[in-house]
Amino acid sequence: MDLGAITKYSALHAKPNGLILQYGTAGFRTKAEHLDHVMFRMGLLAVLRSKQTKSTIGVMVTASHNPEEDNGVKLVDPLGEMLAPSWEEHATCLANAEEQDMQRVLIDISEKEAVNLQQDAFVVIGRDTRPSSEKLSQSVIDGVTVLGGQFHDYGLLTTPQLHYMVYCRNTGGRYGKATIEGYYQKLSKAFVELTKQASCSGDEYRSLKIGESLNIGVVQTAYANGSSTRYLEEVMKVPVYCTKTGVKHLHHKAQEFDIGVYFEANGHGTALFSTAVEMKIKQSAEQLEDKKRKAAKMLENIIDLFNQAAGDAISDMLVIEAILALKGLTVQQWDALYTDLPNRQLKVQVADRRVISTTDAERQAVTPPGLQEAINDLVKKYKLSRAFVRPSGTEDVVRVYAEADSQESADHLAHEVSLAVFQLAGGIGERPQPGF
Ligand code: 16G
Repeated sequence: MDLGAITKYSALHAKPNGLILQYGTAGFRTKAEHLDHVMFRMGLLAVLRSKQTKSTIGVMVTASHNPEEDNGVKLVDPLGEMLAPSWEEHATCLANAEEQDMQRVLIDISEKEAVNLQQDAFVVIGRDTRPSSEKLSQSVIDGVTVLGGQFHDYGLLTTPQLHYMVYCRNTGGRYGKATIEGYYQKLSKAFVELTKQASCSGDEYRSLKIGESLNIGVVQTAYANGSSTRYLEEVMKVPVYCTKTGVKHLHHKAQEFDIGVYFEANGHGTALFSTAVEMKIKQSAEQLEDKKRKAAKMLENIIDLFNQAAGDAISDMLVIEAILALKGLTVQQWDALYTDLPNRQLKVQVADRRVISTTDAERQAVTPPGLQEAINDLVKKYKLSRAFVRPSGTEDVVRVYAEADSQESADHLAHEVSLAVFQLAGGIGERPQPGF
């Protein structure tokens, strides 16, 4: 490690004194103007992670759905997964180290993780369209190069595309080509193949009689509409599990099944197929008699169409489109399968959102005292109702969710719960007002 060069460059990406940030649900996120030092340091950390895993690591500069003036950064692990939890802690320590302690933290991480500093490192970088992203990704590059890492800057990419690139590069191109064309080719080829099979009836696909029965699970979060959960359990007869908000929690749970389908109400989700199932399907596609072979081929294309590296809205949309074509359903017919319960989401400003802690996959508030009891009493006033609150992992707010049998009831319940949060959890600014 060239400590002299690190000190020199670090001074060019100086940390504002006293600023404390946390590697949260989706990496670091805050106002873009506070992130220069974090970007530089995440470049350094990506190199250490790359050396340790002897693999390509991804760095994505984005704050996703946050306001434009925010930005953020997250690291992508070798198989396109989210960064391992122990490295999230290293990321937090490194980002928060004051200038004079930064080198020591860097050395501590290398020692703790037995990083061979002689090993080569390769980092791929992507960014979103925010005006601040280009400069911030340059700071990541500074961090990578000062530690002697090689890099490829993909420029503008969606986050799932960067996950795809990392996965491709670390699987020797077997999964696909690590280029933007490669990504589109992979999805479009699987889509075209799949829709060509529209002659094969949905029943063959449904039976999944490829070998013994598969262990299928659906994973949702507390935000999933109550009607969707009921439909899955009572009509589709599949087991449904609830995890904390954030792709990494759902992804982790979905990995427990032969086929794990996970989805968040805000659009993140995918279906994961275990390696054993994928192999079985591929073998069946070669061997079985005609009808079953067709069904296996179809499943093989569905697996290819889902971006296995991460939840990907583009690939999910194509899968839906293809399955609707195969089943001969219109979007309207699909939408009419069940009706969502009316619901409302609100935000409440509080002095410190960490005063709210939760349990039971964020469906129950543990602190502050009295808040859960207040929510329980409010929920009792409405039919088919449910409400919960949780501190956001990406914005400085508390989120409130309510659903009930009518929109008016859902709106009232959400408002009343907001008032309870405001009173019991240290609300600041104007009291929440009714009406939306
Ligand atoms: C991030 C997460 C998403 C989660 C959302 C919750 C990833 C890739 N994305 O966008 O899964 O639903 O944050 O935001 O992890 P919140 O904590 O502000 O409600």
